[in-house]
This record gives sequence, C-alpha cells and structure tokens, in this order.
Amino acid sequence: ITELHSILEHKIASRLEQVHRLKYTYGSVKIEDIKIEQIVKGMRGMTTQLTETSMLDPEYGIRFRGLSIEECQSKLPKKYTQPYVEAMIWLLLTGEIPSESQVETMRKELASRSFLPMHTEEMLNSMPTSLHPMSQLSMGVLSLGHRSQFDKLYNSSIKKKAYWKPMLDDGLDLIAKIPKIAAIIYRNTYKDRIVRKPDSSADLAESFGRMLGWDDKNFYDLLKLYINIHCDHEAGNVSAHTTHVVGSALCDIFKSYSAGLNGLAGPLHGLANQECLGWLLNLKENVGDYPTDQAIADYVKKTLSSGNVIPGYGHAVLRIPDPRFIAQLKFAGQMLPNNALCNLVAQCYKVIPQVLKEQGKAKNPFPNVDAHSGALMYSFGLVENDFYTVLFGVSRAIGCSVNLVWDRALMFPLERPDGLTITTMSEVCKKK
Ligand code: AMX
Repeated sequence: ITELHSILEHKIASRLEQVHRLKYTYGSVKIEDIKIEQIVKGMRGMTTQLTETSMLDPEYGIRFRGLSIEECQSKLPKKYTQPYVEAMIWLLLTGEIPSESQVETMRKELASRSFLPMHTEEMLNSMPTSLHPMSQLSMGVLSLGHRSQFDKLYNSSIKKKAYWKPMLDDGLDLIAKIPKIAAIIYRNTYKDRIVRKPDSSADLAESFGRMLGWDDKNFYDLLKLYINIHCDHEAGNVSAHTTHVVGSALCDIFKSYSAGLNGLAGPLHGLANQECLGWLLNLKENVGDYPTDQAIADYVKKTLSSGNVIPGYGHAVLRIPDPRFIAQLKFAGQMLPNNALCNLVAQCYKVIPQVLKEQGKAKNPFPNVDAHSGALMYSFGLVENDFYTVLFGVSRAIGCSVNLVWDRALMFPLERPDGLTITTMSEVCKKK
C-alpha cells in the first residue's frame, strides 16, 4: 500500500495546483446563472460540486475516471466475466488502471482489514430483526468510528495537508469491513444467525458472497458486477452529497457515510430497488410468466392512474436508458437466458418507456439501475428485497470513501450554502 500512497502523493500535488488556480486565478469566472425554479425544484442542473471519481453525462451515463462501464469491463483486471472490485477501487482512487499485482496488493490489504471490532458484532447481534436492514447498516458503520485514525490524528498535531492519509486508512477500513456488517445483518435478519468468517484468500466480492451464505461462482460474479456499477454516481446524488457535506465538517468517514446511508435508505434513492422488485413480482402475479406487451402496458397504466410512480424508471439526471441497467440486462442474457423474471424485465424495457412517454410527465421514460438489480438478486436466490439497499450501501461505500479521501487531500472547506426565506425570495422576484 506504500505504492498507493506514493501514487496518490504525486496525483494530489498536481490536482492541488489546479484547485489553487481555480480558486485564485479563475475565482471570479461565472459558470452558470441560477434560476429560481432550480432552487425550488431540488437544485436540478445546478453545478455546485467538484469531484474526482466519476461523472454523469445525461446523454451518455456514468464514466468512472473517464471510462464507461463497458470500458471498465474490458480494461480492468477481472476474474470470470467481471472486473475485480479491488481494481475498481484502485481506478477510483488513482485514476489509473491497476496491474494484476496492484489488484492483488489491494485485495490483501482489504482482506487484512475485514475483521470487525467485538462491540460492532455484539451491537448488530442485539438488534431487533424487525429493524430495517438499512438502519442496522447505518448503525454498524457508525460504530466503526470507535477506531477512526482520522479522529485520533486530528486530535494530535497532524497538518491539514496530511488529513487524507488517515482518511484513506479509515476509508479502506470501511470498504473492507462493511461486507461483514452486511452479512451479519443478512444472516441475523433472515437466516440462522451463523456468519462465516471473511475468506482472506478470496477477493472482496467472493468473500462477501461466502459470508452471505452462497457457494456459487456466478453469484460472486454478479456481486462484482453489482458492486462495480453501484460504487459511484457523481457527487450530487443524496448519499454521495450527504457524505461529502458531513465530511466537510471534518467528521470521520464512519459518521459521514453513516449519514449518507440514511439518505440512501430513502424510497426515491436507494430504496427504489426494494420497491422495484415488489412491483415486478406483483406485475408477474397479475400478468403471468409470458404476458403480452399489452397486458404489461395495462398494468403500468393502472399503477400510474392510482397515483404511483413506476419504480426503476426515470432519473433526476439521466436522459437515456441507464448503462448500469444495460450492463445487468447483458449479464442476465448471458447467465440466465431462460429466467422468466429477468425476461419480464427485458420485456418491460420494450413496453414501459412508451407508456411513460404517452403519460408525458417523466423527463426520462427509461429504466434506471434499479429496474434490474432486484430481479437478478432474486433469481440467484437472494429474495429478501428489503436487504437490497444494503447491497447498494456496501457498493456506494467505495465511491463515498474515495471522494472523502480526495476532499481532504484537496483541502476542500466546510460546505455552507446560503438560504433565503420564501418571503425574501418572493420579494426579490417582485423587484425583477
Ligand atoms: N413513474 C411515473 N411518474 C414519474 C416517473 C416514473 N418512474 N418518474 C418521474 N415521474 C414523474 C414525477 O413524479 C414528476 O411528477 P410530478 O410533476 O407530478 O411531481 C414528473 O414525472 C417529473 O419528474 P422528473 O423531473 O422526470 O423526475 P425527478 O427528477 O423529479 O425524479 C426520480 C427522479 C428518479 C425520483 C423519479 O423518476 C422517480 O420517482 N422514479 C421512480 C423511483 C425510482 O426509480 N428511483 C430510483 C432512482 C435511482 C436511484 O437513485 N437509485
């Protein structure tokens, strides 16, 4: 991991120069005007963040350090059909495609950190199983702060410039430990409360799959795909943004990401994948395994006329079918060509956009990532849909951690936008 430190030292130095230039040379350049409707409509289309790891283009989808999902799949070191999660972590941290040996270094580093403190295990084991798995996850992550290197060093004489080092230490801890927290929640809530130990000879996804209780290399492959496509999605989404804002108060990664996870648990964000599967299973029950397109369209219209949204469709930024959905569609086509539920997802993709277009409300009538993930998990035997957002949380820990490391490396300040009262804003409008 010394190699990772020296790569980062080098990259951070040149990025710091750029940020310095942005601040002092170009500080007064305006990049856009803010309209009142943007403030009222949840800050849509307002560029307010600087981020290193990924960018979301409405017409193209996500690029991780400039690479599309397909490019990541072809360029990053892989096992079976999908890149190692460790390779994605390296890419997000450094912006470089890792060698096989760098992936192995990352794998060993994470494996050595994958144990949990006793108090975390005891706390998770004492939680009521009726508590939503996302609440358990958020508390499990928060409890890891007990050993935060960032907190420890912040209270010593560490210089601001070096904050990223303990943040990296904590970030690797979080990424390494969160699979075991998730596995305990899964085994306690739905199974026999027996959890296997992390497998120090396996990669992160395989070790996670084993702890969940699976002995199936295709399932480990699905976990690699799932974690890689969910690991980061630009800076403005609720979980990433929340983590960043809390981190800007110089909270450690565990407090910051625990807050981010609470946002991820919202039905308009991460919880949508739980709702998606529920909706899909109801659809299947109503229209059968091999429905006509018309039967699906009628069911969709019924959902809309009862005042509900179609889970898994639409997006706050994207204006195309989500490439993360397409990657899962391809995976299902290869691994589960005769699976009725996955085939129903594919048929919905043909039918639903047209119905949403006719309804004319959604700016994006196409599927997002959540339209497929639940069906894949369900088909591999992970059927408990209120656990799905926990899988999302395990994945997003990567992007949120890497971003906090870079936030501290670039010495970003406390985030504190201004607010106006509705009366004041109305008066400002009258004067215009
Ligand atoms: N079904 C029905 N109506 C929809 C719709 C859908 N899937 N998506 C958007 N609309 C409606 C909105 O409810 C809104 O109606 P309103 O004017 O009466 O309030 C109108 O279309 C305009 O919305 P928008 O600007 O297109 O979307 P948004 O940016 O406000 O919200 C999102 C985006 C994702 C919350 C929304 O599309 C939605 O609710 N989708 C279903 C839930 C979902 O799939 N969430 C997962 C998002 C991905 C993630 O974070 N995991």
